Amino acid sequence: MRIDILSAVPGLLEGPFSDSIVKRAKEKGLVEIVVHNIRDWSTDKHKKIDDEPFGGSAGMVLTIQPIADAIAALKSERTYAEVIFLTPDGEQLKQGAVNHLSMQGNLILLCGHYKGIDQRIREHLVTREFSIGDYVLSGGELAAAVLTDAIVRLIPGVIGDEQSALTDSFQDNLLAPPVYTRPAEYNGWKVPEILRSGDHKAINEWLEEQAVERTQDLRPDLFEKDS
Ligand code: 6GU
Repeated sequence: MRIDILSAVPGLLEGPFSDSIVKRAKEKGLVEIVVHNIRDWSTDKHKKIDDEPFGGSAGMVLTIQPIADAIAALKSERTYAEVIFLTPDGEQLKQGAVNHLSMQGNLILLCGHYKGIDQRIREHLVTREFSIGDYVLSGGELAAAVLTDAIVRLIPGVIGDEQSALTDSFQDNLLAPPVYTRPAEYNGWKVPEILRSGDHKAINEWLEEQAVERTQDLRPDLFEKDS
């Protein structure tokens, strides 16, 4: 799988993919992540990529040409399953959509900036739009990093223990149960006895109960949703 990220501020994306699970996935050849500077495609003599909005509201708008040419150049090299625009007015990102995207082909992620991008890019070139929550970020880069991380960890072979991604919070609309490690007692704080019983059937029942209880307490809304 290849993920191409188009950004006006590519420096923001230097960190998130160079450590931990995403780094390992790249090293294993399971994913290729390429960050592009939209400016590289600008045909303007000053490499301009934005302009004032028609109608005269505040802020600058990313122009069509560099973005359209960047997408065309990428599409001439390989096929893409989706062109995704990260925007606060997009569909709220949920695990269900992430699962789906992790099984598609290559992806283009387009990061907005300034006041936004020319609406015609969204109408004619973008196939899906996601927001990562009801708050405003300075640009789509951090959201693109969130989406990329969430997708990459689901690619088969990326996480060593195959079970691990399936037991994440949200995978069955339940929050994950609590986890503990050694020591069994610290400062008088004890690990629940059941986890040390060796009775795997009882342990699994307890974990399931904990997941349901935690979800009921912390995120009861998850019981009413199917993605
Ligand atoms: Cl995808 N972009 C921006 N700029 N802000 C956001 C967002 C995306 N998701 C939540 N806030």
